[in-house]
Amino acid sequence: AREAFAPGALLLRGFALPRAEALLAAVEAVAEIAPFRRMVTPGGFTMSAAMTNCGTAGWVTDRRGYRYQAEDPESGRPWPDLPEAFRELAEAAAAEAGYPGFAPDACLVNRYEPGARLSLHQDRDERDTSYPIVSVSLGLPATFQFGGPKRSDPVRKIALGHGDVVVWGGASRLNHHGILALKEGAHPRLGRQRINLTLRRAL
Ligand code: MD3
Ligand code: FE
Repeated sequence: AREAFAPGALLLRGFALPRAEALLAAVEAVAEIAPFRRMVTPGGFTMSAAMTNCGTAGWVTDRRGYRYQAEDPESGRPWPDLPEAFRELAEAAAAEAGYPGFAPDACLVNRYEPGARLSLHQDRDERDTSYPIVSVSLGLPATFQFGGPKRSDPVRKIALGHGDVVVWGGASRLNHHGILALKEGAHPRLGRQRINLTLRRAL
């Protein structure tokens, strides 16, 4: 099922289901090399979602700011390679949405437990925001908030569940968005967790 949800954005419900197990095995392999950690914002708050990365660049935040960097600040080593399963899924989803040939170089992996949230923000740390972002939801469902180019624009709420994929490009690429506090629950494969992959062209 495909749903155009804003100009340039396409929701593909269940698109990742056939590959969910391969994606989760790859997440586990990434987290063995670069463990999930809760990062600190420039304002000094510890984020409630835990994060890790894979690919040539990883998104990080600390007291100095937000940025992409080639090394994991915890280990000083390069981030793990982007798993083939991530690349293939991103390419296939982007093609469905009208962005053929999408070749991500970075994936931020977010892990939410009940109570964790992500406040309304824009993604603009990427060098070229004309590339789309492919996001994959796994595990517990979440309520996604989607606003407009201004922080004060009205927001819509959309439920995102296990296997749902959204491709964000074109006019929606710089819209504000966030995740409401995750509700308590138990997913058959992931237990009390939601995992989100955001596949990007960062550099
Ligand atoms: C809309 N992650 O990591 S994915 C993020 O579920 C982030 O963890 C959320 O926002 C999560 O930055 C939401 C959906 C998403 C990702 C990127 C977008 C929506 C977007 C970029 C532009 C517009
Ligand atoms: Fe975001």
